Amino acid sequence: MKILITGGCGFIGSNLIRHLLTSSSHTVINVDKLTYAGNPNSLADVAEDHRYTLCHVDIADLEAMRGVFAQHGPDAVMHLAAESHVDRSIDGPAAFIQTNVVGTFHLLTAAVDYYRGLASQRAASFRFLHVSTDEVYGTLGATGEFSESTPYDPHSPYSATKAASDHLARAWKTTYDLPVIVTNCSNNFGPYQFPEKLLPLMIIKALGEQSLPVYGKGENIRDWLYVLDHARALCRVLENGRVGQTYNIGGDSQRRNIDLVRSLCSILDELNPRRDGRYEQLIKFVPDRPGHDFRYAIDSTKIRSELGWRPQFDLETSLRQTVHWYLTHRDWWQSILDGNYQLQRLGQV
Ligand code: NAD
Ligand code: TDX
Repeated sequence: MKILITGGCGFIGSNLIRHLLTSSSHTVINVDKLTYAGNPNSLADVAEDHRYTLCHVDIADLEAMRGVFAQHGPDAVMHLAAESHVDRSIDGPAAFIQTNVVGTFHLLTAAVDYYRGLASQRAASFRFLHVSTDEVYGTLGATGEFSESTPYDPHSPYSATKAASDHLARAWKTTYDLPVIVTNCSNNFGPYQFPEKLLPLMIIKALGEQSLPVYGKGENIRDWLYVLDHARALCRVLENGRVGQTYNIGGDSQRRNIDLVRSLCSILDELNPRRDGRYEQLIKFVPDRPGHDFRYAIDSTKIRSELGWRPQFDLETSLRQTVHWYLTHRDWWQSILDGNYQLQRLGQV
């Protein structure tokens, strides 16, 4: 199968592409605009694979996207390209509207035109998998979980634009018969995550002896899933998910931010002890994120019972593996801190 993946140079996309190339015979066409979050270094180990092609294209460029479909003739689309960071969406929502809403619209338009031109046998198996987030459901109090039928109630510019893109994808199924499936997943962590997100930010700041900024009182709760488990879930949904359905993906691993950061600090104490003191002493409570959702939790009964998926990695073990990865891949994140990865990806050094 030839799979067109958007946003493959980002965190989840790069892990997904590596997983596909190493565990299947599929061919991957990676469409990526290479924003600040897109880093081809994250796929350096598979870049020479003859089953892998990188197209430096913006999903919002309709003509360019038509060209990609015509040239490569994919059997499926996995749409991950997005502006993905909540704090950036608060400071500058325009890019989120442009990529997550307008970009998804143009991608859907190109996909429908291509799909309509397919011979009936290929059209029957074509899929458009739209990858989204649990943040579209809003926030939870002390109890409860999001299910696939929870009403949408997004709070940040990021989640509002992801919600809009989910609605567009579903409308393209209902109105134009594009074989769309939507997934909504909880917080991912693991290798190659851009150091603006909680876990890599904390690890890298700790290693630099900088303070660890915990928002508010650190009592907000997130459900954490190791990125490879998300990649496995997406492949399962692409292969066996029902067209027109939504699947929630979660790790059943809810933690308060402060507890997660403390766990991280004790792993670092063990793997890379400080000269003086413990990493926990670097924690600093800072002003809260505006509109900060209190708690996310996912009921993933549907994907578990219908598709037989469940997470393979438990939080404590994969957290340790993740800290170990950042300790042993300093070049990867140091080039981001230095800004050199942007020169490298543009072929200027
Ligand atoms: P990321 O920010 O690490 O990567 C996004 C990628 O998309 C980058 O490679 C970037 O260059 C590319 N991109 C951005 N705008 C583009 C455009 N206009 N055209 C083409 N490419 C473009 O994001 P991520 O954390 O890997 O998230 C991937 C997807 O999964 C997103 O849709 C996100 O909403 C969703 N998601 C993320 C999480 C999480 O915890 N990270 C959880 C659930 C869902
Ligand atoms: O410095 C920080 N201090 C802090 O306390 C940062 C960056 C975050 N936080 C808190 C805010 C959140 O409660 O940690 C939690 C996690 O923050 P992020 O890593 O920014 O993730 P979140 O806002 O939960 O969104 C993430 O998960 C869902 C991804 O960025 C989204 O793309 C995904 O859809």
